[in-house]
Amino acid sequence: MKLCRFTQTGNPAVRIGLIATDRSILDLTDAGVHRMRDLLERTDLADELLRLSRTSLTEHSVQDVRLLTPVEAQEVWAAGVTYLRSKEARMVESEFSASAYDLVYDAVRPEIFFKSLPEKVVSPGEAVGIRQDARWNVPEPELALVISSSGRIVGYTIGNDMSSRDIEGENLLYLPQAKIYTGSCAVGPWIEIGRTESEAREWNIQLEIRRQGKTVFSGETRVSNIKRRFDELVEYLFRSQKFPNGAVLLTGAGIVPPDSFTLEAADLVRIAISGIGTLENSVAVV
Ligand code: DO4
Ligand code: MG
Repeated sequence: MKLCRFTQTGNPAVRIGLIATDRSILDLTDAGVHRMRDLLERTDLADELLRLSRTSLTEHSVQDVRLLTPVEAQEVWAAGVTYLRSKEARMVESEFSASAYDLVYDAVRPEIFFKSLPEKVVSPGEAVGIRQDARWNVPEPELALVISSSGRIVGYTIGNDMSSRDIEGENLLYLPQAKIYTGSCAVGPWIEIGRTESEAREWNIQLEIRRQGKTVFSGETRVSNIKRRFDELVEYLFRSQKFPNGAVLLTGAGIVPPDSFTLEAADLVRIAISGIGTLENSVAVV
């Protein structure tokens, strides 16, 4: 079941919906659901969505709505170096930081960093950013965990952890500047509810980058290549920290374009996860 946030043409009020078919959305706000949080905190979420879907709800055509990021009020955090591919690429990127990446891949404590405030998250169809002071910019296609305030994984979505690799590679202390800036985090298009970690580990992740109508990079990985268990990542995120609005945790990137590749303005970034859907964003210099 897919839960989304959307607006209707000519009406800025945010509504909550259930994706009914490829072409239609059931309007849960009609049934009194005004915030996603009210649903995501429920321990009987899947049953409740089933119950709501059987009531008489307005059905909107997807053409008449704009999907918003499903990140409503949660902080977005990200795990790093969870795939062997990520560790290897970063060790090549920076001699200076190579041993840090090598060590963290095998360390007990994972790398987890703050990524975005909810109000800064980019929605599907909007532009993600590349920094004007960076020379080497890439998208990072990542499975995102949607977590309740009590630390339960309640769903999955797609995240793009946009990164400036030259800034990150120059000095690890520059990581926040390489990772956090306008348009550096896109999440969407909706939340897939009611799947277990074992099911999610069967999914694959694809990245396609298009430039002037042509594919300039494509790559693929499997969620099962993530080295750490999801509950292990969540447990570390919630250590000594409360998330009253829940949290979204990106689980790391396993697809890395070649070192000669950098994003350009007007590129199109398409991330598809087989069990969820596709998150598509254009690129703009910020
Ligand atoms: O420390 C660098 C960031 C790692 C990261 O974002 C990833 O592996 O996805
Ligand atoms: Mg990442």
